[in-house]
Order: sequence, then structure tokens, then C-alpha cells
Amino acid sequence: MLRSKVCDLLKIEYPILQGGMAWIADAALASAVSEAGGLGILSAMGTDCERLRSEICKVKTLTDKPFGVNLMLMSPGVEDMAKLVVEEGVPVVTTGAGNPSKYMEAWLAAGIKVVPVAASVAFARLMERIGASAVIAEGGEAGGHVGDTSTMALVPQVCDAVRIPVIAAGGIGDGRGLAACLMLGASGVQMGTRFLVAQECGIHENYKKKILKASDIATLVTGRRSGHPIRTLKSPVARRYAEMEFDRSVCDDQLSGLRAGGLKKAVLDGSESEGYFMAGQIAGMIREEQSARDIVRSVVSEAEELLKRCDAWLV
Ligand code: TUI
Repeated sequence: MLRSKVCDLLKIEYPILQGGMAWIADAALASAVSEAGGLGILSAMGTDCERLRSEICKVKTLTDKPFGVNLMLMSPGVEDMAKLVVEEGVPVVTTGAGNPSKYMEAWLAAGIKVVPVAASVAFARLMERIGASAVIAEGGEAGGHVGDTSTMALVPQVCDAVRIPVIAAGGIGDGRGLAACLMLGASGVQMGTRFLVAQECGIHENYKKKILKASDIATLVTGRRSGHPIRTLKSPVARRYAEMEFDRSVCDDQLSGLRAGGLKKAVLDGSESEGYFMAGQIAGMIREEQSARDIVRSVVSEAEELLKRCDAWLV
């Protein structure tokens, strides 16, 4: 049976976290993943305090199992949401796209397990020092806001640098990815893109269809010039942004206007012309819509089969 220290730390059955995808990860998806034995995570991005509180309550009615809330630290209203997770007794908080230092004291005092995303060794070290329970080492294969270093290079270096458990993210879509990350020294994985096509994931049908049709070269990163690089599916608007950001005559305001609200338009309307369909590089591996339970179980059983056969490599 596949178990790791992340299972004991987070009180989950399998070492699989569902990424707290902005605008996407709601109570239906998070509770289904937690019920399946992973850690379901609600996104606080795209909600306000009132909606987040109601989503947290919904998760609590749908499952008795642990769940998390992801706070995107650049998002508006994050300060109030940082208080809300304490009031609501959320068991696990993951953070992204920034430094959660100023919230740590309150979260730790409330007994919250804090698991920040780190895209570099130095940041992972800092997170350990300020009291993180584990760290998510997220490589540039991930969808959404990305760092530069790939998962294959980042995970072992973070594992060497910290003593807290490391959860690998970015480019993991099946049991092969899970088994490989355990070999790199991680104690679990976080997957986002694979859960986009969960039956319980409420994104627009067009978004799901695009993921199911995606190839290995279907994504690109835009926004390096602005300092907010985002990996999305290639689309007319993403390609236009890519062309414009290399054109020095285009000003920053024109660029940000092009991307504003694009994720919301993808998630809610499936908008072909204006949607920014965030997705990781493993989108090309995804072939079918499945329940969250089938996703978790198939990833685990595939990894178990591979790990059982590991000594076939040794002669
Ligand atoms: O946060 C993410 N991925 C996201 S957030 C998001 S929402 C959004 N919507 C529209 C436009 C822009 C964003 C979509 N995808 N992943 C976690 C992550 N965190 N990846 C990389 C990092 C990171 C990067 C630098 C964490 C810390 C960091 O350093 C902070 C520092 O202070 O040094």
C-alpha cells in the first residue's frame, strides 16, 4: 500500500493533493478529492470572504475528511481571507505566488498546517525556517503562475535543502509521475490539470474539451515581461499576448488589458476568443473525464504497480 509521511502529516489516505486552482477549485471538487482519500483544496481566488466561508461550510457538510484552502498571495482581499481560515478552523492552508511570512504566527497559533508553494530552494528553506509543515516544490511545467526551474531539477534540490516533507507539483498527471517524484525524494504530489477534467470539476465544457484535445506542445508561458508568467493553452489571445510582449513599442497597460479577466472568461463562459485556459504541460496526457475518486485511485494503483516492479532494473 502506498503511504508516506505526508499522509500522516495531513491525515489523508493517499499522498495526492489537488491544486487550489483559481476560479476553479470549489467545494464540489475539493470535497470529492478529500472523499477519495486525497487532499481537496478550495481556491480563495475569485471569491470574496462571504463566498469562501460558504464554500468552506459546504465542504464540511460534504466530507468529514481534511481539506485545505489555497491563498494566492497576490490576490485582492487576501488579508481578510487569512483571518477567515483561522475563524473557520481550516486544517491546511497552501499558499502561492508570494511570501506568507506575515500570516504565519496567527496560522500556527491556530494549529493550521501551512504548506507554501516554493519555486526555488532559497524560498523553500525560508518557508521551513518560518514554520511551514511541508513545502510544495512546483516546477515550471505547471499550469498558471509558474517559476523557471523544471520539476525534475527543482524537487531533488529542494529535498536536499529542507527536512520537512516535500510535495512535488508541475508536470505530474498519472501514476508514473507520482512514482517518479517519490524517486526524486518527494513524499507526495499535487496535481491540478488532471483534476480539471474530473466530473466534479465545474469548469465550462469548452475548457474540458480543450484539455482532452491538447497535445504535448499545447501550452505556452506568457507574461514573463510583466513578472507574472502564466502557463496556458495556446489560443489566439495567448499567442497575440506572446507576440505583443516581445514588441517594445507595446506598453504594459495594453498587455495587462489583454489578459485581464481571461481565466474567469475561460472557466465560466469557455470563451474561445477571450479565455485564458490555464493548464500544465501534462494536458496532452489526459484522455478522459473521470470522477475524482477514479483519478485518485488510478494514479495510486499505477504508482504502486510501478514501485513494486522497481527492482526489475537491478541485475
Ligand atoms: O500560484 C500558483 N499558480 C497560480 S495562481 C493563479 S491566479 C492568477 N490569475 C490571473 C493572473 C495571474 C494569476 C494561477 N496560477 N502557483 C503557485 C506558485 N507559487 N508558483 C510559483 C510560486 C511562487 C513564485 C515565487 C511562490 C513564491 C515565490 O516567491 C515569492 C518571494 O517573495 O520570493
